[in-house]
Amino acid sequence: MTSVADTLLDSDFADAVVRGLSQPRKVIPARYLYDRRGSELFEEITELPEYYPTRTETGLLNAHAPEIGRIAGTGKVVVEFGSGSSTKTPVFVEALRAAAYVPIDISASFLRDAAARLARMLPELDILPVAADFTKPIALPSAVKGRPMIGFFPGSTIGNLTHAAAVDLLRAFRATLGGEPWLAIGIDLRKNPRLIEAAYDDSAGVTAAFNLNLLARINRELDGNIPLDAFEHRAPWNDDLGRIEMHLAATRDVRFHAGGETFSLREGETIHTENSHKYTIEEARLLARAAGWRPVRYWTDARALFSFHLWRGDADAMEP
Ligand code: AVJ
Repeated sequence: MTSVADTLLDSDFADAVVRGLSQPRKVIPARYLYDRRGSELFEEITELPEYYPTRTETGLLNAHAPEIGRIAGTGKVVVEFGSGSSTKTPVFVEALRAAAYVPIDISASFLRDAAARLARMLPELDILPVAADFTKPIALPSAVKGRPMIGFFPGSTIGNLTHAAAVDLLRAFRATLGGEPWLAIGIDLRKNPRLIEAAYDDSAGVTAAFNLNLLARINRELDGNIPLDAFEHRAPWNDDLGRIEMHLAATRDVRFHAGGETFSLREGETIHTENSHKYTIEEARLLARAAGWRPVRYWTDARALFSFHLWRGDADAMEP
């Protein structure tokens, strides 16, 4: 079924692809990796032996969610940004004894499925889904307006953004949550680049399939004829910028059409499809402060692979 929202997203996708492929350095925003197939492939990625973030963060949440509840206080409204399949949600909303749960996701169909699954697991919980782009301030359902809030932003999704854009996003979260909110956020840590590169170029080829699905999606939805065999997945670590990048590299000169336009790439030229920034603990804390949040506590695993932070909307961050 095609909803109004899906139709709007389609033309967004067409615009982004045509604009991104018309530039000298070709780029397509990472959020378009997550159509239904892409989201399925991402779920598979989270179970790969090389992909440490999901299982490490889940371990941190299992161990420390009750403490988060003790520090921030229970009975709050939990607002999850980019809830996706909401797999980490039950342990968090249970430990926080959430008064209500507001999942926000751009994919209306994912949101519906996840809300239905969660409602079966936690029949007592008041679930109020919002289909929206969480990078902009969002009007929350009137039933929760003015109530104490805690934002939940797991998965190191913040890593998709450049540092400047991350500050803007964290400010938008504060605006969305209102008052003096809390934020519980997962942030992947800087570490040996070999470990990071393996996590983004796994031996089973699932991450490659996830990246290449973007080209298949263009062919499916934008009437494209991109030869998939002319592209390969690359995931180089960029040490200057502290991020792992995903690219689709042309293995030969290639020409195709999509979205009513014609494009060409030379052999070796790439389409940049995603960034995943990694932070030190100190960088993560500075990120909080730069966006008007006060770091309260953080937790890491024994191998210092991943970090989970609790921040408070900082009343002292207002300029005199
Ligand atoms: C969902 C953005 C957190 O950056 O680790 C995983 C996406 N891309 N493998 C990440 C991703 C390739 C993931 N995030």
